[in-house]
Amino acid sequence: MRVPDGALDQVREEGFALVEGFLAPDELKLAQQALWLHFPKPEDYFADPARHAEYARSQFAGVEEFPYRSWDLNRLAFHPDLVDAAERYLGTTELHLYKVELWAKYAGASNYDQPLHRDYGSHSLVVPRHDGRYQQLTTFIFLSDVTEEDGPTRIVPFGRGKDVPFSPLYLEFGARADDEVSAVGTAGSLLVYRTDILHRGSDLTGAGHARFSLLVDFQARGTTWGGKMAWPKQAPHRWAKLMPQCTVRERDLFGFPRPGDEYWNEQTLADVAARYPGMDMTPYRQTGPWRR
Ligand SMILES: O=C(O)CCC(=O)C(=O)O
Repeated sequence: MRVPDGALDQVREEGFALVEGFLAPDELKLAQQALWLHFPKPEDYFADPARHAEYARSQFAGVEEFPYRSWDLNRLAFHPDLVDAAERYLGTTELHLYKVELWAKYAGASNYDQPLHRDYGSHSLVVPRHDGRYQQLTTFIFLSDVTEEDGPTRIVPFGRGKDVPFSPLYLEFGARADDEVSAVGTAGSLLVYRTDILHRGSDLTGAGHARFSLLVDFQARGTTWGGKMAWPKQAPHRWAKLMPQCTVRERDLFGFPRPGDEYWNEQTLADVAARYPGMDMTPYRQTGPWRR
């Protein structure tokens, strides 16, 4: 669904918003089925947690970086309504999709509690500006219900946390607990928050509970000091499958050279086509500036 203007206004004013029913039921169902290409189903995990000891290594052990084994998950990273919301929020169509992570958490595998922090610490070499320029938008697409027992993200609304200086990055455990709001919502919800907002992961307290979410973050293209991952480093065989499936605009979000870019010549057109069999190179043959 289209993210309502009111939700984006809430992000501007309070620093976060939760949009219920963001994914259509069929989109959610397909993405949930694709999760099991990457993670054990909760019933399998809890039948024998010792068999899945890798999830006990750290609270981040269940993070898998983009791209994934299924189009049904991959497409959510550039879901048209998500891109539209990022464009409207950041006030530009010149977007850079700078992070995608799929995160599975299983109750008891690890303690998922975190101290309050702001995401600029791992998304930027500098600090956010108070006037809101150069913002980054972080999002969680809930692929399972998130109740109080499923380790909801705990967020300190902007008005309650703005007096806390940007450094040090981490607050002491328990600090500002009375100011926290839990981001609870049903599967298919979208949580949006800014990288200058104090928040933290919390532990899963419900026995047998698991939480699955897709994290997708945007900034304006050209913010050279921001980012979190380098796309070329990720699983080349998965890109080989994904690239031909994407539109020019979807590739553009990852920083792929645009039609009309000086990068393209007869050699690169031929060799990129060989690297990504099945990719329609016609748009990249055009000369002159690219119009979306
Ligand atoms: O998983 C969550 O709810 C929040 C995680 C988080 O804030 C982080 O890892 O920086």
